[in-house]
Amino acid sequence: MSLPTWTRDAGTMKRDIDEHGYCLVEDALTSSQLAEARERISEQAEAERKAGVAFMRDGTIGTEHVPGNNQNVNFLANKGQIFREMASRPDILDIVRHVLGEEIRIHNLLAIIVRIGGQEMGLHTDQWFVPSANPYDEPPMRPGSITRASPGQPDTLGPTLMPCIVCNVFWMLDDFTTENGATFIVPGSHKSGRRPNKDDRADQMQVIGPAGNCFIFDGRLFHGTGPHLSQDPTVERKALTFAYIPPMFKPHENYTLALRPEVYEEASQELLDLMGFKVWFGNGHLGDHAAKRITRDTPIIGELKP
Ligand SMILES: O=C(O)CCC(=O)C(=O)O
Repeated sequence: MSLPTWTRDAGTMKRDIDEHGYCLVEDALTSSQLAEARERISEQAEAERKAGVAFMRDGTIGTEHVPGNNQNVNFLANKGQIFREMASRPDILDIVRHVLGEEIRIHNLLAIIVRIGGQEMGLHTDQWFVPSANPYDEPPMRPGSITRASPGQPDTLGPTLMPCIVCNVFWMLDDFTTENGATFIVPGSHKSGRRPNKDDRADQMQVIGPAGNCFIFDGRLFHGTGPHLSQDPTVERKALTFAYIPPMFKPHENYTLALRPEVYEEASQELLDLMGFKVWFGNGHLGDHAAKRITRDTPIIGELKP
């Protein structure tokens, strides 16, 4: 089957992500949405640098991030209405639900800005934290010992194939080019049942396309940021990475604690559900195991005496 091409057809997107581990969504943003998202992210990124709270990285994945010119802007739920709108887009969530199932939660909403000097990032999966099944005769995996550098998947083909539990929507706010750090992906790697190794570079390709498009990929797909090859300091590759998980996993960003009060007050119930204010079979309850939802006003029962 030939590799995915840019499309607006949801059926094609679903077949592509099942078969190849990713799909390419054409014209995902209108020009005014694109302009608004670009302006908001540039402004926020600059302000975070000036305030000394920016998360700078060079694209390397090891045990810790390494500061460089690349910049992540985290927790976008608190940083602009446009991001909250994009995070709950029904047409996009239809594809995410096709991959993960009906009940989904937001894992993280962040921007990655690649700049001059940005290094190629190691190939990785987005569900590195998920433990895979072990053969009976191997030492048991200890899930609490998993780290990014020592993921939960085996080096060689596993005995089973873990389901996809992260689905990532990658919004392109600049044209993605070979010069500015377009994402590398390894098509079909979501079915490998293992973690990536250096030989996988031979099968990688870059996602090249215009600003305003997005691509959606399976959390098992091998991928990583491309290197920034331009010498021009004004050339950036701005992208938003909006990841979703099913409700039994802990999200990367803690919305129930850190969503700002004014955002919480104005948020739709659907957005709050996506952010984990919806309880799933008791998962996330505040003391009442039967509650369907939690709120910031839910009474919390402490020590009582008759
Ligand atoms: O920036 C990219 O193209 C990919 C980023 C990524 O995979 C990550 O930050 O985990």
